[in-house]
Amino acid sequence: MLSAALGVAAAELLAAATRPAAGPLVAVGGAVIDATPTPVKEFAVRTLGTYDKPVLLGSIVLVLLLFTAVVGILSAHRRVAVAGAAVFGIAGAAAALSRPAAVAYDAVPSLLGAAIAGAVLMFWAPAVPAAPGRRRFLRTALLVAGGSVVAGTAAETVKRIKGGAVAESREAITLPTAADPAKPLPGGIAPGFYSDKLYRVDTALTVPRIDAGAWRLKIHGMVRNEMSLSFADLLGRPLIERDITLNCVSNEVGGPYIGTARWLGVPLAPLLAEAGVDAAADQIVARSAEGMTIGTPLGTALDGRDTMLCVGMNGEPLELEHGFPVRMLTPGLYGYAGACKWVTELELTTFAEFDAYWVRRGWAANGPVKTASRIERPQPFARPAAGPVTVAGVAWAQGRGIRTVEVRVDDREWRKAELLPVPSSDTWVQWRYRWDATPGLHMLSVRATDGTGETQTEQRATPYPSGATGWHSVTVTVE
Ligand SMILES: Nc1nc2c(c(=O)[nH]1)N[C@H]1C(S)=C(S)[C@@H](COP(=O)(O)O)O[C@H]1N2
Ligand SMILES: [Mo]
Repeated sequence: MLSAALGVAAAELLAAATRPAAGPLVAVGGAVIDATPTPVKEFAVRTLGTYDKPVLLGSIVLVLLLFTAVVGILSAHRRVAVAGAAVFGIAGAAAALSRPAAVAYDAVPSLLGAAIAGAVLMFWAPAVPAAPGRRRFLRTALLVAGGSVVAGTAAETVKRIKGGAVAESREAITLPTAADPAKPLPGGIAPGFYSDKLYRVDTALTVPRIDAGAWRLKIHGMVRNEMSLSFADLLGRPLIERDITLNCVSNEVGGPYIGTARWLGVPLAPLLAEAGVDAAADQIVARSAEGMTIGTPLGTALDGRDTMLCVGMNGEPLELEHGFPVRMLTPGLYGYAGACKWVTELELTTFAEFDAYWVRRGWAANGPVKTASRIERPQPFARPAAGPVTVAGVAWAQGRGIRTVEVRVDDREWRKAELLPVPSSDTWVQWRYRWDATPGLHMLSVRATDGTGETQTEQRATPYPSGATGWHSVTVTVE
């Protein structure tokens, strides 16, 4: 177990210094995420929320400890031990090479780690039975354990220093003001319109850390003029600023994976016009630094909506976890279909030619947002006093807008809620309804009608494969 710890720590150190994504723990974790069947992934996200990643890494360490313990018990014979180390090394290397953004030498950290673990076992294991007592065993054990701690700490330190440099480069950025700024809201912005903290959903086990100065975006594929843009090139173009609500297709009815922010970015349509897109193309495949692929229908970049390459959010450069330095944003599409974070490449292609990451896993190729609504107040199982109670929440149908929101108490009639002003059809709408609450157990339900006049269906659907449907309800006891 100790020799494995030293091997893993050494591999992590080498990876941290050269290619962070090639570290065995993150590589195996990434491979596990990609290989996990969709229902299991859904279950993990539902039950663990944002703890899914620490839990996964912890499980990998646990499995590693278990396996190494078994190999250790079987390794009175040193060949078994060395073979065990080789198996771990090859597994780590294979995982690193399976990463979509991998290069051939990403195998090196795991293989080197395995070689170190193997060497320790070769020179140490035979000495153990022959040792005159426990003292020599303990001394070597301490040495190896100490080495692992030093290498592990060094790996963490290297990561922290590199991460700090990227964070500093982010802080040094001054964003230009938008040529086309966001519209002021009629009547001002009500509290809660902007999310305090935008939800985070991605497959990245560690947040990619990209230096804005070194970042480039390549536009290629079915275009006449391939383009390569730097971050400064983007900032030099006319910027737009928009309030847009982003939500995740994995959001359950009433769920938390939705939020609104003020985004600053470069509209995509003029860039694509400069690139000269082939008339036969129908898909933009956005690729990110860590190898995600997100397929966005080309039409959604050209139909007049504010599809953009974002550089700013709420007056600041993007947060690292929300895609720094640049991400895509397509109003009206779920994140998996239009909001590639850490984007480095836009390839013009066709849907017939290429299935993006989530499409390969059975999710719908086009990801239009479904009309939905949520009750935020009162909370489930609240115990409000009888009398006037404010029922409030949000409703959304980005692109189509919300025409009406209705609230129902138990199985009485649907009643119209009051809608607060919005800057455009691309954000959620805040609504409220004054309820004269009577004592007892009550169920409150909400449904919205979008700008085309279509009302949310009551029919329940799971998030997979194209977004949840059904009315959100909350049960409360009025005292
Ligand atoms: N590179 C990358 N971009 C990504 C994802 C991802 O896993 N990797 N997830 C997508 C999904 S499913 C959603 S819902 C949004 C979430 O964006 P946020 O984390 O900034 O809220 O990012 C999208 N962009
Ligand atoms: Mo998502």
